[in-house]
This record gives sequence, C-alpha cells and structure tokens, in this order.
Amino acid sequence: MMNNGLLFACIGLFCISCQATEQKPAYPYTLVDAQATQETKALFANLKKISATHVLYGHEDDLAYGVKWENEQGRSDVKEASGSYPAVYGWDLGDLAQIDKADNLDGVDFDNMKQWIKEGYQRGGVITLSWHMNHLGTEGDTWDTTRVAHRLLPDGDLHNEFNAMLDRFASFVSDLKADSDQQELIPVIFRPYHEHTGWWFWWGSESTTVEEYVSLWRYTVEYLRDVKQVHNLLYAYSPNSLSEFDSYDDYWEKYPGDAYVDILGFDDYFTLQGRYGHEDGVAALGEHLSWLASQARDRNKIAAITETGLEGMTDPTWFTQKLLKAIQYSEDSKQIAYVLTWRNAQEWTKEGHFYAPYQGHSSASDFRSFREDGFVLFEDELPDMYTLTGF
Ligand code: BMA
Repeated sequence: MMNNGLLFACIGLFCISCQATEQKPAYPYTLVDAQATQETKALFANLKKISATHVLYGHEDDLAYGVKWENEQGRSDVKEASGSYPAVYGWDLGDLAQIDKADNLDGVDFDNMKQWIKEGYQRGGVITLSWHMNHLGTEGDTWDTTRVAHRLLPDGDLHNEFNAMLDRFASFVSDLKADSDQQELIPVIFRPYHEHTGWWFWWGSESTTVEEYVSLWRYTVEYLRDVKQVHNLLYAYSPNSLSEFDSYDDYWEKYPGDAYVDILGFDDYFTLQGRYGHEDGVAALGEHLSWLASQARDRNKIAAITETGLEGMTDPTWFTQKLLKAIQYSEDSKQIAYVLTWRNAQEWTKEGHFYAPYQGHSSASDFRSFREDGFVLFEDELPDMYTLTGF
C-alpha cells in the first residue's frame, strides 16, 4: 500500500507534467499558409519578437555586385563599409520566365542567385524576393502599363501562360534548400506586385481595377500554396509611399485581405527628402511608420519598410539622422521589423545608382554608427531566426 506522502508526491508530479504539456501555448499567429514549414513559421514568430526591440537592416542584391565590383565571392559593399553582411537579403526575379535568359533584369544569374540565397540563409540571414514580372500580353517588360491583369486570371486568354510563369517561380523557390542534413527549404518573404499604388508597373494604379488587383494577388497565393504546394513563403504587401495618399484608408484600397498577407509594408524613397512638401521628412515618415506598425500589431502581423534609400548617398549622415530617427520616432514606429535599402548598381552599368555606402565612401562612417547602434541588427548580431521556441 502506498503511504499518503508518496501518493501526494505522485499526484503532484503527474500534475506538473500535465501542466507542462498543457501550458505550451499553440502557435499564436495565423499565417497565409497554415501548412507553412516550421522554419517559415519560426521566421515569422522571431521577426515579430525581435521587432519589439530591434530593427533588421537589409540590402538588395548585396552579394551579387557593388558599386565597383561584380561576381566576387564573399564580397558585399555593406560588409566592407560596416563590418557585417546585412541581416536581410533582397533579390528580384524580374525576367525569370523569359525563355533562354539565364540572368535577371539587373544581370544577376539565377543559379548564382540561388547560391547566394543559400549562403545568406546559412549564415542566419533573412531572404526576401520581389518580382518585376514581365508583361505577358505585349512581351514588354514590367514597366509596360498596357492593361493585362484581367487576361491572366481564370478565363483570360493568357491564363495558361500566367500559370507557366508561376510554375517557374514555384520551381525556383522549391529549389532553395539548405546544405544541412535535413535539406530544409529556405523560408522566403515574397513581395509580389509591389508599389501598386503607383502607375509604373502593369499591375499599377492606372492599369488594374480593385477587383483585378485583388484577384491577381489571391490567385497567385492560392496557386502557389494550394496547387503547387509551396510552403516556404511569407507574403508581404507593399504599396508605394504613404505620403502619396489622401488618407491612410488608401492603404487598404486594393488590399487582398488579412488571410492573404503576412507582412504589411510600404516602399518609400522621397518622404525623407522632403519631396512631398512635409516640413520635416523624418516626422512625416515617423508618423507613417507609427501608423503602419500599429495596424500590424492590431492584426497580429509584422510591419516593414520593404524598400527605401537615398540614391547616391548624397547625405553623409542619412542613415543615423534620417532613417534611424524616423524608425525611432515613436514607441509604435520602433516596432518596424526590418528595413531594406535598394541595390548598389555597378558604376559602369548605372552610375550613381546606389543606396548603401561602400568602403571609402563619405557616408561609410555614419553607416558604421548606424550599424553600431544597439537598436539596429546586422547579420552577425542576429539570433537564430529559424528555430521555433516557446510554441
Ligand atoms: C529600379 C532600378 C532599376 C532596376 C529595377 C529592378 O529601382 O534599380 O535599375 O532595374 O529597380 O531591380
């Protein structure tokens, strides 16, 4: 017979073990893709967590080329100017489905891109993809604004061609695997049909109705997720600058819905330069970021500056005195998860078209202060972004 003391001890132990299982909270986010891989779910949860205290810095095409070099293993203008690779790597799939073309619209070879994505991921970085998709109706490029979205949707005459484009995308992202034993798929923040509130792309303001844009987005998600079974994507929505809106309501005009978007972003190049007539660009961008981050919080999503930068880095203290001040404008704006600056084009392809300092440039010392600010994370300061802890 068991004595009472022992009996209570056993019951106690049993209860503790019950509580341990019961107390483990369920994954608290509803992602676009309920079947997202563990690493993808972890990326979202970790970005959400880190956004409470830090912002991640990112750069487009960082490993492919810089102002004075291209295709040199290990190089990065950001690393050479700051001491670390960026925490976020942006890449673009423009020209992906163009038959027989091995490189993207800015000359980045797609196979090399996969390799660089893999390298960045294995060092702990975060990957985001945009897609300056070509025009299927005219064989023009992404900037051909001839109306075409309705022709891509089911019942449209270009529907099969559109599916074939998405097939190419699906095979690209399904080929992104880490070199580890598990060969896990690399999570990607996919940012389709960006800057749609501007007029300049075929999916832009003048070329699509609300219904067409929303259908295009939803069809893309459903085709990739449900038909192609692609489960390593988070989806980011990124209209152009909020300074161009009459009111913040415009942000939602062509919004595909919370069930189709994981990350709320916007692209903004000119608010900090005062182009929209704000007296203080820092305050104006700070207000926009505060609004965006509070919307993301209310919807249990993440907020990000999906593209920004100052072309040619003509203001040597732009990173600390403009960008960082805007992100730190309020308790809300501080919750932006990441900021991505645009590419550093080679000076022989597009002179003066660069958005991050390179070694020796007059803005490099301010960029180092930006990197050393405890609030800003570069790659070498990242925690493990791909392990799900606590859920
Ligand atoms: C633009 C410029 C272009 C480039 C395009 C797509 O902002 O950088 O030179 O082709 O993005 O990356």
